[in-house]
Amino acid sequence: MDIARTPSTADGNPEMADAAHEPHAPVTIRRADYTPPAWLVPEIALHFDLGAGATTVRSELKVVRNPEAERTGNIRLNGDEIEPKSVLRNGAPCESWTMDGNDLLVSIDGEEALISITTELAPDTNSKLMGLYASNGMLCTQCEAEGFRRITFFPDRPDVLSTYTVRMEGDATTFPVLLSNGNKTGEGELEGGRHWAEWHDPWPKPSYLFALVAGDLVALEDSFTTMSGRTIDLAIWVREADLGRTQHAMDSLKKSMKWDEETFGREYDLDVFNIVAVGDFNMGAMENKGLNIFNTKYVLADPETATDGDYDGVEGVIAHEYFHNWSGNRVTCRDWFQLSLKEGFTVLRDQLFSQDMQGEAVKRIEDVRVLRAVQFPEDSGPLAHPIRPDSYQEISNFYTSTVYNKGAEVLRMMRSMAGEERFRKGTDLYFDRHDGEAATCEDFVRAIEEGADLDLKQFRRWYEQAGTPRVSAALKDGELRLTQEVPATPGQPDKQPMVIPLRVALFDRDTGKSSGERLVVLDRAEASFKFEDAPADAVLSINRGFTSPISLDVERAAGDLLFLAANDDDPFARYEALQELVIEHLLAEAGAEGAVHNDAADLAALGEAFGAILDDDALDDQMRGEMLLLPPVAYLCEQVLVADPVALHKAREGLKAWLGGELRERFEALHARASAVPYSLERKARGARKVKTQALAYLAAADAAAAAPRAKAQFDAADNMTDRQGALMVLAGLDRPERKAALADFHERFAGNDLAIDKWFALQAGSLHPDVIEHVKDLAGHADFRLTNPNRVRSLYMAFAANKHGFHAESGEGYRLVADLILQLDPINPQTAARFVAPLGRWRRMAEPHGTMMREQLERIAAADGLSRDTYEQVSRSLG
Ligand code: 0A1
Ligand code: ZN
Repeated sequence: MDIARTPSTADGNPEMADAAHEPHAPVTIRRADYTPPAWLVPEIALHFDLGAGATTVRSELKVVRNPEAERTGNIRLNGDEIEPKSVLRNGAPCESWTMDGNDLLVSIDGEEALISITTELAPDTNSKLMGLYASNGMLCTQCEAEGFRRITFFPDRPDVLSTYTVRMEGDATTFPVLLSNGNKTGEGELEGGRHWAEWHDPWPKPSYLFALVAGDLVALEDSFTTMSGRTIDLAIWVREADLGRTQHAMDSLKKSMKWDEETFGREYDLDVFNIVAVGDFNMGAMENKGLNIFNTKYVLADPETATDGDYDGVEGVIAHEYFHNWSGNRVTCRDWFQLSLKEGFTVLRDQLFSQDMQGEAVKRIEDVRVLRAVQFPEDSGPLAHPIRPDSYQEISNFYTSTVYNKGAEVLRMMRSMAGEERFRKGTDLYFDRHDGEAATCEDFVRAIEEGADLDLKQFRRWYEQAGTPRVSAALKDGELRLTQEVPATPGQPDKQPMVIPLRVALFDRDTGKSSGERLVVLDRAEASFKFEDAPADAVLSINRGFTSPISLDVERAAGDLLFLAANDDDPFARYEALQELVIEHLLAEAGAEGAVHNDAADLAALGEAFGAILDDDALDDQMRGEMLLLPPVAYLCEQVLVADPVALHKAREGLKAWLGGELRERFEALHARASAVPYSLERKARGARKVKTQALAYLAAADAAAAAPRAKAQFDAADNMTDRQGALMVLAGLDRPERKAALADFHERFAGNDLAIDKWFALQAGSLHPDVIEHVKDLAGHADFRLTNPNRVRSLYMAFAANKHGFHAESGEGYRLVADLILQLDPINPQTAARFVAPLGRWRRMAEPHGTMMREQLERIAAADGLSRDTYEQVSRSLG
């Protein structure tokens, strides 16, 4: 991968519009430069002669001039690491083609032409996992965002929609199963033990949704009858050994299909829906039309090898990819700046689905926790960007928590303002109006505006401005005074006020009751809202349900948070109040600037509040588990301008230890009660497993020697992965003899099961053990470690980068380890390598000596020769 691509001349494709002129400068692509494609490709036929070592691809493109674009005599066909072996135009050899950088330019005289191109690929050396590649003996593709150009030359942009016919042939023993998008239209035997299959997808789609799979796979099959009575054949394709772990994915798929009909009125539109699980995959999964390709992590689940969290992950990702069939495929994106159009909307849809499946409150808390731990830091750091970015160098770097999760929050705010019913009218209008089109975020907003009858003029700023707004609130004599400030972010020094909806309730301090909830909308820098029926000396509950993705500063009387933690009838707000108390305490403990201990956040009060959570019979264990979780260090760091991650980590562990000691008997009783609940996937049993390991973690923080045998007993008695992993997580952090035995047992028990071995790596890399750095170094040399497998790399190094106590070690060794990984991985898999830059990119917000040591590692990476465009962009933005 090189960043020294020869710049190309502009032909209307935004990718070419801003070609830099120095030979080594990467090209910046700008949203403002969009122009429609000069040529369209209504039909494409692809012929694959498949082999892992060598695959030949012959494409036939029917191209027609786009009447809505400027006339050009050349069609630009993007390529990446491929060469044209032959080029035919209207059936005859074409001499007049040229290369412009990686792109192929073919001249066309008339209004249309048939262009045939042959390319040759080597799937088994494709370590980038983009385009056609080999994984465990099978062949598969990944084309989003720009992988199709690694297969054949094509206008590889999402606003060129084509119908695809795909013929594959190959060895019948190596590749007994041949799949592509749409419906199978033919198959047959060939000489020499070979066979072929042909697939046709009647729905026009952009190239990023193309997919092909060839391999020795078996399927769990089922069917679904749609609301209009059509029968859809469903299949989940895996390696034979994994077949027994596919039922949960199938159940999740059927639930998703039903839910999308009932909730958004969306019916499936092909006769078959195939899912394939692959072990080597850069992301979670991919929504290719009718042929979703998944990371095995989001398909395979059984009680022995998957945790409750893994079960939820499978359900959520299966839903997400399925929902893309409408929000992404039937209505796709005009260009990659519109990515949040499909991703923000689809994340909102999968979150609402999971809320319906698992319970609203707990799911909402989990989603907010992720947003705050991942997106908030992104939004306040060097990589901050609006949910609809204005420019990029490498689009893979913009598959971010901002585009996905904040994108979903922005839509959720529209839904809160419109109400469910009117929001549905808006989405109905959007689907009707733009079906079959490549649309923009603006199209979506306009459809909601009209369909839901909502004025979103100023609300559009959420698409334009990056940064998490900070809202201050004070309640006095029934008047709520609000102010907002949107922080400066890279390239956006000055901000305009946002539209911020907030669900608010006022509580009577004496009765503990509220007089009901009201939605206030803050759309200026400052505003006041009068509550006529406010009780005297009321307690304010604000941003209930996390109505808006903001940070809040509330002027409170002593005791308000304790009151809300005990009385608020909005479960999110109740959770939030306790978190706030803990945050105040931890910031003061860590000596953070401006933080002071207040009485309510002192230890005794916290002990009582946590004790009340443990004792509250009205709370179910799922919610109890949420309330017991201390805020992650990543979010604590967000509370201050310059954070000392080590001090915050120590304060957090200190509080855990203190609570574990103070409430020891109650945690022991909780552990015993929960251990008696037999395994099932019912909510109650899952809740019991959640609090069981939490109790263990508190007890271990307080007294490692006493907790180690208890943890080992949980590990040995476990009949499911949730309990086993939970116990091992605790043991991995203890310098006790039980640790080694449990780790060895786990490794032996799950030898050959890649997903379980990933856990084994991650638990050690994420552990609280004092020697974690040495452990990570040893694990990098372990026989099971492979740099070519993204799951394995993430399990070791992402877990480590998130481990504040290892990553931020005073020696700087943690930073060096991650920088070494980036340099080693970049030539192999740049997309995955670039994802490790963000943790180092936080350097400006970290106290010394951490900040300097982190920056030095970024500078070391920047100085390396031949960096990929992916890593180069992230490192230069982080230093910039
Ligand atoms: N559209 C997918 C995410 C995805 C993006 C890029 C990929 O390339 C490696 C793979 C998947 C989704 O949102 O699920
Ligand atoms: Zn998606």
